[in-house]
Amino acid sequence: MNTDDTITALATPPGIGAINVIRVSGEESLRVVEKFFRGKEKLEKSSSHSIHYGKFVDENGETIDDVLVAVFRKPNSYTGEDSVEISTHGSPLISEKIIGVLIENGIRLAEPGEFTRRAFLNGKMDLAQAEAVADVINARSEASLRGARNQLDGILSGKIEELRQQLIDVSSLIELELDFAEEDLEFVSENETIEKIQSVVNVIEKLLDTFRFGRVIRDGVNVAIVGKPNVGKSSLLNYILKESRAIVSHIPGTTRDVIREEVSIDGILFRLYDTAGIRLTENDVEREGVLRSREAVKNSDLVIFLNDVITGFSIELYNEILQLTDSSRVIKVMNKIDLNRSPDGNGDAQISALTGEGVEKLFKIMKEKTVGINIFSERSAVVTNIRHFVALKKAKEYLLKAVETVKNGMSGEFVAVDLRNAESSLGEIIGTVATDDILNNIFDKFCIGK
Ligand SMILES: Nc1nc2c(ncn2[C@@H]2O[C@H](COP(=O)(O)OP(=O)(O)OP(=O)(O)O)[C@@H](O)[C@H]2O)c(=O)[nH]1
Ligand SMILES: [Mg+2]
Repeated sequence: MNTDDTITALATPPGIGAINVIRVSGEESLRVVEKFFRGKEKLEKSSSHSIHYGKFVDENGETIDDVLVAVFRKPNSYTGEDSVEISTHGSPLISEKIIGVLIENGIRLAEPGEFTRRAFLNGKMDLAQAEAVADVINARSEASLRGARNQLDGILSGKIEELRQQLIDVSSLIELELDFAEEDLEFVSENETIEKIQSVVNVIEKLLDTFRFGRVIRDGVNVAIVGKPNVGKSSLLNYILKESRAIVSHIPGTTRDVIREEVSIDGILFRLYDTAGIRLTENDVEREGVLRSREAVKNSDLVIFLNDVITGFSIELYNEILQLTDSSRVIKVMNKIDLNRSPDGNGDAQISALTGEGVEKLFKIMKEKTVGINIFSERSAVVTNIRHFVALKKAKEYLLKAVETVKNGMSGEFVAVDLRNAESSLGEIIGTVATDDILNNIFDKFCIGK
């Protein structure tokens, strides 16, 4: 992909709106836009971050629209290049015409994510921050937005850079020693080396641990509501959604298909799956439903195991669920407490899907089970991206290998290689090491104009 030509794209969503914004970035931006802009000031003479009102005309000098042109001069722009943003009336016809004129004059239509890719290539942001741009745009809950903001602000990048520096420091000592091999000088003891590497490993492990909730911050938490027929699973779904989404009836076996709905609770996106009550059945359709309930348990981050006070806590079904998922993911809930039967203690929460009693407590448990208690208030580094998770794991493996190498008394050269590999795995996260493949993978998922 060419990176020194000038690109353009519509930056606002396609369709009709109040305003559309067309972005132009690259050497030729000002010169080409100037040709078709009729305003008071000359764009090419104007200072960075200035806004100009005028008309945008076509090749024949006919007005396409009244526009506002914002001028950004390199390096003080999003991409780090000379850039122009043209605001027009929000008609797709107008933006198409203007982009058409620009393209006729040697400007190229941008690929998805190309503006941000250039921002990365020009050092305006590192790779983790560039990825955070997409996360900010795609954030669907308060928590995912906060996580993405955090990453865009460079919290994760800072941490990674710190670790890289520590590794570089250890490597340079080892390499220095290699240079003086004949003199048999020791700049750093084996124990010290191991200690330093181990302290990096410890931080990496902490970061890896954050991925569990980091992922759900970004993508949402999958919650399966499962239990025997008629315990009130669909009633609970409806209560949480505040609408009558799933059919509720006194007949056991009402729900057959898995019903999926999203709800934001305290800023966290939960994806709820109401399932068919699990029991042995002769009915083919219901049996398929029960199979799907079991699948839902397997694929969920959390399971609300629902029972009711009429039939009591089902130990057999609980044991069956534990075959499918880890007990730490299961919340045992007793429903229909409004019926005032004696509670049987077997549960993390007692609720009534009819009156809503106890549901707040259930929400609290759902939150704690997924994200811990205070995570969102902290400005700490959180890994939300699988690519970062994989790179961190790789780095950790190289470091553990380095420790072994030191312990086995092998030559510093081998240790240096492991350390360099670890360091470049960390570098992948922030893009100090970035192949075209990595970049394509990341930016292809962006929208055009970003
Ligand atoms: N008193 C009382 N009745 C409830 C409560 N929750 C559900 N019910 C009733 O229990 C019956 C079954 O409710 P559903 O929500 O359909 O139960 P389900 O678990 O989805 O049942 P299946 O889809 O058949 O597995 C209905 O008659 C509900 O009105 C509750 O908290 N209190
Ligand atoms: Mg149901």
